[in-house]
This record gives sequence, C-alpha cells and structure tokens, in this order.
Amino acid sequence: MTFKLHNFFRSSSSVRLRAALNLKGLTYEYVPYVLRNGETRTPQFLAMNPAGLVPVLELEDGNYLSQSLAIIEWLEETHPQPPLLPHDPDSRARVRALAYMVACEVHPLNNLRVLGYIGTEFGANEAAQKAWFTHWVETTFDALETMLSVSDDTGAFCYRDTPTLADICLYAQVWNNRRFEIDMSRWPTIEGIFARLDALEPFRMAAPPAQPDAV
Ligand SMILES: N[C@@H](CCC(=O)N[C@@H](CS)C(=O)NCC(=O)O)C(=O)O
Repeated sequence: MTFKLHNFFRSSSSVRLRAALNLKGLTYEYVPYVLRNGETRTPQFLAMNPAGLVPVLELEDGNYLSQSLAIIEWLEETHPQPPLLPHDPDSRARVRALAYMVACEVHPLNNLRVLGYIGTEFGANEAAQKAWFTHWVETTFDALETMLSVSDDTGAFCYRDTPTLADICLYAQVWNNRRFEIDMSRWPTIEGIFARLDALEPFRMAAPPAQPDAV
C-alpha cells in the first residue's frame, strides 16, 4: 500500500503520525506544506481536510484520513504489527490516558492558530505567547511526570519497554517544547524516556530535523 502523507516538518501531530508509520515499517510519499504561508487554507487542501490542519494521510483508494490519533488507531487496526497499544483493557486505558494528556490537554492550546489568535486578538506578544505555551506544558507535564515516576508500569518507555501511542505523543510534544526552550530537567522521568526514544531510528527519522522540508 502506498500512502501520501500531507504534513509539515515541525508539526507535532505530523511527528506523531510519521513515528507510527515508521514503527510499523510503512513507507509513504512526503508532501510538505508551509503552515505560516496558509498552504493548508487553499481550496485543494480544504477539500482533503476542511479543518485546514495537518497531518492528512491519503490512501491508495483516494480516501483522506485526518486527526493524527484517529489515523494511528486506523493503522493499528489495519497493520497491527508491531502493536502500539498493550493487550489488556486496563493497560490500554492507561496508555491512551497518557497519550490524550498530551494530545488533548497540551497540544490544542498551544498550536499555531491558537498562539496566532491570542497574538492578534488579545495583543499577546512573543514573550506572552511563550508564557502561555510554557504554562500549559507545565500543567500537564507535572502530572505526567508524577504518573510515570510512581508507576510500576513505567519502563524504558511510558508503558514498559516497548514504544506505544503514549511515547509517540510524548516524543512529538518534547520536540515542540524544545522550540520554546522549555527546561526539561524539571521532569527527569520524561527526559529519560525521551532520550531513549530519540535513540530509536523510527522516532529519530520522524523528528523535525530529519524531514526534507526542515529549515
Ligand atoms: N488534533 C489534530 C491537530 C492537528 C493540528 O493542530 N495540526 C497543526 C500542526 S501540529 C496545524 O495544522 N496547524 C495549522 C494552524 O494552526 O493553522 C491532530 O492530532 O491531527
């Protein structure tokens, strides 16, 4: 199966999807968009995803999938190996909870259009936008650090010793944090997990600097 991945090198939801595709050994054609130039607001892009957001995964049959977590769950169903979720329901719920903490509680408050909106509508300058970004990262990363540091389920990665959906979301968010120079030493467990993920080829190759449109 040949996929076309409509995405942007620095987009953390794109990092998530690239990591999932790489972990499952799936190849894809890389189609880049420059978000700041409005390239996801064109009629052609909106026909693929009316929300005007990357990533979009174009399938061989011409179908377009949007929302990184929905796409990753689709991959999990259609290409189950290696699994990105544990087997038993309790563990799956834990992994999803860790993943959603990043994907639902940090990222939506801190993405480009939100930072742009608080800038244009509420006069938040660069320093204020950074303070906003940092606040929402700290709020959830403090909780994540506690959840990960006290649990016997935490291993080399968020759940034992094999990467899961939780690691995919965490890895992508830490790259975002780096852009805003967030001090990661406040969260030693997360810092350790990130370093171990970053040593793995499927993650390293999904990271922003490894992409063809990286600047
Ligand atoms: N929940 C969506 C988030 C998608 C999203 O926010 N994408 C960002 C890049 S990470 C985007 O396209 N931003 C363009 C904009 O904010 O205008 C997902 O997981 O796919």
